[in-house]
Amino acid sequence: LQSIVVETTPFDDQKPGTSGLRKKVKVFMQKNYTENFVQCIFDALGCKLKGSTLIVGGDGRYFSKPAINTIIRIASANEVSKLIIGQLGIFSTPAVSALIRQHKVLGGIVLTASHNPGGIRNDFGIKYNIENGGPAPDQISNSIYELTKKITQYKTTPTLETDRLIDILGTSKFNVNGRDFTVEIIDSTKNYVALMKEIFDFHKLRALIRGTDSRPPFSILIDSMNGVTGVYVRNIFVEELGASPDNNVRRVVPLDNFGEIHPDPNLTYAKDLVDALQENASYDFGAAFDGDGDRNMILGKNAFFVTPSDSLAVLANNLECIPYFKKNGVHGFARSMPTAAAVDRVAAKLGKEMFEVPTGWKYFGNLMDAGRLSLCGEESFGTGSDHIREKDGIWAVLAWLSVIEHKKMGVEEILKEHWKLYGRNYFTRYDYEECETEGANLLIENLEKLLTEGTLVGKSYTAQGKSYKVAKADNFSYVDPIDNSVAQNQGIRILFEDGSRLIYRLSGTGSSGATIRVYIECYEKEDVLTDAQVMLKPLVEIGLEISQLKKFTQREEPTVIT
Ligand code: VG1
Ligand code: CO
Repeated sequence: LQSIVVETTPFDDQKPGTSGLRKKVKVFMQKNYTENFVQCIFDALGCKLKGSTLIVGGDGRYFSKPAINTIIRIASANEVSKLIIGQLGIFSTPAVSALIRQHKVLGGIVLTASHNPGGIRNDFGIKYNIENGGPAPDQISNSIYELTKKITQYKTTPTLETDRLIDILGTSKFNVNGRDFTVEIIDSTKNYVALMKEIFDFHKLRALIRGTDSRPPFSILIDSMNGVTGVYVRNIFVEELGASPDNNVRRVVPLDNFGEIHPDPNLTYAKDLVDALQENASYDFGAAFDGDGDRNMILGKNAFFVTPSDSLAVLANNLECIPYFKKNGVHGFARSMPTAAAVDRVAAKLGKEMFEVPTGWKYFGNLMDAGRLSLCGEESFGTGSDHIREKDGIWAVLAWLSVIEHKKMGVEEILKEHWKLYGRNYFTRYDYEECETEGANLLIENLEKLLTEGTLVGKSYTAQGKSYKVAKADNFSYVDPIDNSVAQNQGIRILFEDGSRLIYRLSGTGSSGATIRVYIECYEKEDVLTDAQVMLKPLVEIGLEISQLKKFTQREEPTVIT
């Protein structure tokens, strides 16, 4: 086969966001749009690309197959030597990360827009992961973006027959310009399931789920929300751990439009699961994942909600019951900046290093590679460890079940015990989705103005009879302790004297308009059983007042509260 060079012109909107390039499917369908971006990923890799192997796959959303075929042809023409692709293009994001590491390859291309809806009218995405298995750091994403602004041509092999190529397991060899090019289609779940079996004690987990002579079955309900985790859930929970395919799992067939739902595991978009647990009190535990399988939501009996920030802290406090950590030890902990600081208290008590990084999983990778970080999380339903370099939804559920099995306690009991010991970091996040971009930018500019004027510090705010004095206000910036790279403007923080926090940032994962996120946190040592929305009401009011959110967005209420 012979490759050809195709003339093209740049698009000006190919800047990767928090986690890759995410746009409406129709945008990716434009002539040369996907081709340009893929060629720019390859160009950014420079001389390392020649002769390399890459992992390719994603959550199977609409447009995945044509995108993979495009990647195959462009890779073949750019002297990549091999692509390892999940059957039918299916890999969860954690599975891609695991495969990059297991096969020690140059990197991977993940086709997903994560928790964003899929289907022809919705979103598609392309993300590049580097050789440690983690999302590309800013510096690589920036160089991809720079290349997209001046691309003039891409290379492809149009005669390479891709029809049904990714449907069937096996290896196909091609000769392109006199060089070998291999496409290997592998089972989507095998490596990942094997990894989970190494990390966790499947015998104990099976006994928990099936029950024993002395213990009734622990009844779970796992919701894949029609996303990619369905195939992994059937394999791990049903086949390996003996859960019932009818009663313990739901929505486990991945659909290319996720059944027209928003595959985002939170109280708003996974309301079905919440309702199921509230209606049926025989369930002890519920969990849901997002489209690409890196997020998780944990619920207890009667849909008792575990905030992701608390989930991280509880796991940090109980890691020793998981074989992987028994073997490898527990190094430090980390959280993204807006994540509530519950885990910080565990780190302090256990004498572990604690890191606070900007939003996005890419900032954890260096710390893990340096052996300083074992467990980390984000308030956005992301939890994970150094077994891979992505957050991992299924891992989080297996970790929770391990803790439950070990402590012989339910979810709510575990949380209450934790709060009693450490106090409680109350947390909520208000999302204002798809606002007018102009208003959202003005809101942030206005906050920045308050920062430069320096009028916030020392000022007291009162709402509902509670007063808070501002101790510090800034725009978060981070210096990576390993490579000294700097990330600036990562969110506006207003820190109060009693440790309460208000944080504002714009989302970097949306595909239209602007999403404003307001993160609200306070800490209580004794009063740990109040409803979070009640406890945080005064701070929410103050947060809206300082930012003048209603004025800038014309919104009375957030679209999502988590
Ligand atoms: C959101 C979350 C962030 C997460 C990112 C990717 O980003 O806030 O914590 O890392 O999504 O998650 P943003 O910029 O919209 O706030 V996923 O599951 O999309 O890979
Ligand atoms: Co995701």
